[in-house]
Amino acid sequence: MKEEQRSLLLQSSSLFSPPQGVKLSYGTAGFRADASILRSTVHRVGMLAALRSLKTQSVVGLMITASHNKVTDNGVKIVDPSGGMLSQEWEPFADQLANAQTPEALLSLITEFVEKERIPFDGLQSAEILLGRDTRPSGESLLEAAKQGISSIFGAIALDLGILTTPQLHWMVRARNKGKPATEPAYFEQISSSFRCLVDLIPNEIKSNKKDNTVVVDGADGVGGEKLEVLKNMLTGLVIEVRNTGKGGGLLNDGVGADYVQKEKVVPRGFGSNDVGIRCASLDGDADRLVYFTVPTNSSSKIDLVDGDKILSLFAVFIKEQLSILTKDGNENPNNNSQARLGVVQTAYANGASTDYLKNLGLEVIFTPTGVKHLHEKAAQFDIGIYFEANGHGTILFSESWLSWLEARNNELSLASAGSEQQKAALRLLSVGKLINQAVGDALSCLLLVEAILQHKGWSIQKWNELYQDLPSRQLKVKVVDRTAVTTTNAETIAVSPPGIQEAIDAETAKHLKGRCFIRPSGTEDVIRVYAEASTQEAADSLADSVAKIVDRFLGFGSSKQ
Ligand code: NG1
Ligand code: ZN
Repeated sequence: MKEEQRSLLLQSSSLFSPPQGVKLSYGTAGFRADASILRSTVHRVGMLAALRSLKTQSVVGLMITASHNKVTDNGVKIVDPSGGMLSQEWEPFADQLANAQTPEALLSLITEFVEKERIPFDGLQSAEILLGRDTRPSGESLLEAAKQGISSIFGAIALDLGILTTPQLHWMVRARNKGKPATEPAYFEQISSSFRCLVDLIPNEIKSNKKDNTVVVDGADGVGGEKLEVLKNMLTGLVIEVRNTGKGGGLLNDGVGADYVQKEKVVPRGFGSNDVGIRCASLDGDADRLVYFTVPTNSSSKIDLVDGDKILSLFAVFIKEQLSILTKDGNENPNNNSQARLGVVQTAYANGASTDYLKNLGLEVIFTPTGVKHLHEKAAQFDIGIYFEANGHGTILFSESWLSWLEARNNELSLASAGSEQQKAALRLLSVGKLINQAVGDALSCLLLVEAILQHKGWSIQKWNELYQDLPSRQLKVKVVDRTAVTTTNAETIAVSPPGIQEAIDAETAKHLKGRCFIRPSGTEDVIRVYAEASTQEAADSLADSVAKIVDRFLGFGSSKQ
């Protein structure tokens, strides 16, 4: 490393002191903490992003957000050149960087890493980092810290894209590396025009009796509401009313948003008895999660939740239906050459009724540990892979090779049988591939796909919700002395340690009809999570309660269950 580069790194990092007595970890969603202690971390992640760009010789992204967390928190994460999450191999280095106590320690870590990874670091190569942030007040000064970190690496430049949803930044990084326009207008144009195509392809008999074309969206007082206000004006055939846009003085994620609605199962701020029966949706603070809900009666604040599992099921039904139209030849026989491998990926938190439903549809269902990067990786192994977490984060991935096949098939059909049912199915699937964000789960694009499918099928939200009935479930958190004492296997459904705990959980679960229960250490909070399902709410509650007591007995302080 050149002397000028060494002194620039030392000088720049001496302006940012790391927090004392706090150990930060990159985790599944990047670094997250109270915004007041994050300046040094974000500065260092700026350096890390520049190194990642040098190593990959591609554009990377840096997003400043703490998603559904409270407004005083913030966070930072890197978007890899593919548009996905930072490669897991770099996470330990991210942790070391963030926790280095002095500029000298930081410099020696970077020097060592640059050599080990053979990163071109001679000042001759250029690096480019796209920057985005959500609407948090702390975002602006943290963004400045990121810029300073980036500019302490020779050859690295930052491009500030301003306030964006997390999925928009992922989309733009992916587009940029494919040589496509990577601007917000390009993003809006792609998702609105593919939505229009899907609406144009709705069968006439359904189009003629359409009625229910309004959806009311809770924007969590964050960036998603603001962006949806722009997007909604580009759509035809759908009316979107946005509440909690962040403009009315409401506090981000405070009694609003997808996380609140999914966990509390009550109406968010700004919704109430006037909304009985209406189709409503909630985004989270950075618009990568989406759930739907209805207010069933005006006498209580309870909602009927339509969660990520049901969004997944709706998408699966539609894709499967279009595939089966596409693969039938004129004699209605399936044409095996064009069979796509369609798969679904869930975590153990998916409601058991959704898994049964998907399996009964004849779909291959795979389970991974919690965390979007695991789901995404598995879904990418199919021709068409659909993944969702129950909390509303998910998307549909199409393989490049299957999309090329589909393009070619569509061209053939447009010559041989333009306007046929088969060709319409091909066009619909191509439009889904353009509408849905291939980089990461995206609440805005998922919202438009849900709306297009409901219109296509002529379904109300109530009809959609009746696809299957959720099994009663309960989630609890237990504070323990050391949550790392619990290790798991089999997509987190079996606890391997401490010894004997799984047997105790099994014995409890066996007492309940349709009982299912597992425990795992949270990746984002210092707790053990307990999840239980059973045939009645009382049984699910009692199973979760007994297992929480088991956790407390094996690992706890005595009686500290929350
Ligand atoms: P942890 O705290 O590891 O359970 C939570 C969510 C994940 C994911 C991450 C990242 C649940 C049960 N867990 O992880 O699905 O969204 O946060 O934000 O919802
Ligand atoms: Zn989020």
